[in-house]
Amino acid sequence: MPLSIRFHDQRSQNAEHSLRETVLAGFAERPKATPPKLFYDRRGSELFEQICRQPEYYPTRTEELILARAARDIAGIAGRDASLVELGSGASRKVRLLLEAMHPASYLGIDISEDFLCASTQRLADDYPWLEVHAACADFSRPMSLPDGFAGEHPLAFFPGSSIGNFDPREAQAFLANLHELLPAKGGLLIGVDLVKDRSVLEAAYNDRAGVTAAFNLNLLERIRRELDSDIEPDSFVHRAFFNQADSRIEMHLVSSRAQDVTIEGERFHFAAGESLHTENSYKYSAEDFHALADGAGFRALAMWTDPLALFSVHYLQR
Ligand code: AVI
Repeated sequence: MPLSIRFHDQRSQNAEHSLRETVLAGFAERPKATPPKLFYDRRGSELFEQICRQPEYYPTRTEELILARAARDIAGIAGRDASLVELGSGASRKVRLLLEAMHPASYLGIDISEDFLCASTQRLADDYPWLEVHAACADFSRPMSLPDGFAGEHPLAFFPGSSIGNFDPREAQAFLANLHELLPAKGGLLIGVDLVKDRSVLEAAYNDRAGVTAAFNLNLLERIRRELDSDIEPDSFVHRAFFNQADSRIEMHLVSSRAQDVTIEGERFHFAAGESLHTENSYKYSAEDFHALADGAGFRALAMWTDPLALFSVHYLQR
């Protein structure tokens, strides 16, 4: 019989930001744009897991390699009584590397996708019977609190995968400042950050040959059809991803292949042929620029690890 996880539902705090309102507001913007958190329904979360296994998508395997090499040092810095709080899902091997090196008494997984969160935290509870597992369903891009009953006096927050890159730099600093506020004095933040590099490597990572990233991007339109009242046709849009050097970011778009009107929840939106819906930015940092950002949010950079090709970085920030 699997151990039960302790589930904390914090979604009501964000109830005003429903899918419907976010989509309608995004389609009404000029240019049209939706926030990347809309990708992550169950299907989107599964597709993202597949992206992480594509040969062109270097961030996942590179961060894993860095963590495998650094896990003991990380556990040493965090100290013996640290608990682990993961922002994002607990599905990956990365958090397992930390759990095995740190052996914390408690783990809290926070994710916006309830199904995915429950499945992944249940797997951790099954595989680590000594671990007290908590799951909080929340949108961590908004201010939140550690749930009651989570015994983390000395938490190490873990924010892997360079998800910080999906905020623009101003939002990223505000997000880090929120985390700084959330963590108690002895807390720390272990964060993965993708580094600036050659355009060809970056663009290949977001245009994998198997088409998984394209399917992930288009799933947003399928989700709108599934969950809202809409006649939008995913087949009439194409995936586009490119590196915007001036802003140091990968941009993802869904480009309308023809002039068309789409209806969502009774509202009509016109797309010209070639007009795009901007669905994601993924910012790439230099180590110096990221340290400046963290410093501005009140954190002190204690350690940084990278890989031999300097593709990716992992930073230990002290509260
Ligand atoms: C979750 N996030 C860090 C991914 C990224 O690389 O920006 C999301 C992603 N989008 C396309 N591929 C992966």
